[in-house]
Amino acid sequence: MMQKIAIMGAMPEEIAPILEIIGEYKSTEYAGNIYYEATYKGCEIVVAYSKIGKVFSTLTAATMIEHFACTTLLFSGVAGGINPSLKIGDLIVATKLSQHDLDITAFGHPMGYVPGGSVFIDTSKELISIAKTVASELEKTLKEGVIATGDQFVHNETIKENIVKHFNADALEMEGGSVAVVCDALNIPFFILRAISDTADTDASFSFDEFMESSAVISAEFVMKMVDKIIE
Ligand code: OS5
Repeated sequence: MMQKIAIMGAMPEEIAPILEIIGEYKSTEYAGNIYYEATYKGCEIVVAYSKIGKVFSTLTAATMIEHFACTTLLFSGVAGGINPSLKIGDLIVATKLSQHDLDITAFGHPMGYVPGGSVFIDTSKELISIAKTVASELEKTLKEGVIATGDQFVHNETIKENIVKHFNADALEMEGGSVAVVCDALNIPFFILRAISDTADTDASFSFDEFMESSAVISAEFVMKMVDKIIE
C-alpha cells in the first residue's frame, strides 16, 4: 500500500515552514480546520495545524487518519524544556508521552492514568531510528526523552517539579499526548518532534514570544528531512 504522511503542528507558525518547503498544495476545509494536500517528491502528504491543546489536536489527528487516510503521522512544533540540558532551539523527540493533567488519583490511580488507558504511550521505534540517522547526517544533536502533555501553558517551577515527579518528563507541551492516544488506538506509527522555545518557568511567555518562530523552523526543517528519508 502507498503510504500517505500526515504532518501536523498546533499553531500556524509550526506548519508555515513546511508549507514553504512543499511549495504547491491544495487546501481543503474540514471540521473547522484547513488541510493542505500535496504530492511531495512522489509521496502523498497532508499538512495541518490543529489549534492549541489536547481536544483540537485529537480532532486533527483523527481526521488526518480517518478522513484523509494518512498511514504515518509526524508532529512538528515547539515545547517547554524541563531537562536542564535542553536549551532554546534544541530538538527533542518523544520516546513516550503522557497526559500530565489527567487526574483521578482520588480513586488510587497514578497521575496520567485512566482505566483502559496507560500512563505512557510509546512512539514508533522505526521513526526514531530514522530521526537518529537524519540527525547524524546533518550533524545535529537530537535528544530522546519523555514528553508530558496538558491543557496548560506551564510557566511555573512548582508545576514543572510535579511533572518531573510523576512522569520524569524532559519537556512539556499541549498536544503530543493526545495525538499519541489517537495514533496508538488506530495503529498508526507516529513521531513527535519539538524544538525548545522556553523553559516553562516564570519567563516562559517572554521566551516563547521571542523564540517560538525560530524554534518552529528548526523542528519543521528536521521533519522535512525525515520525510525525505522515509520516502527515499
Ligand atoms: O501549542 C501550545 C503548546 N506549545 C508548546 C509549548 C508549551 N506548552 C506548555 N507550556 C509551555 N511552557 C510550552 N512552551 C511551548 C506552544 C503553544 C503554547 S500556547 C501559545 C499561545 C500563544 C498565542 N496566543 N494568542 N496568539 C498566540 C495569537 C492568536 C490570536 C488569535 C487567534 C489565534 C492566535
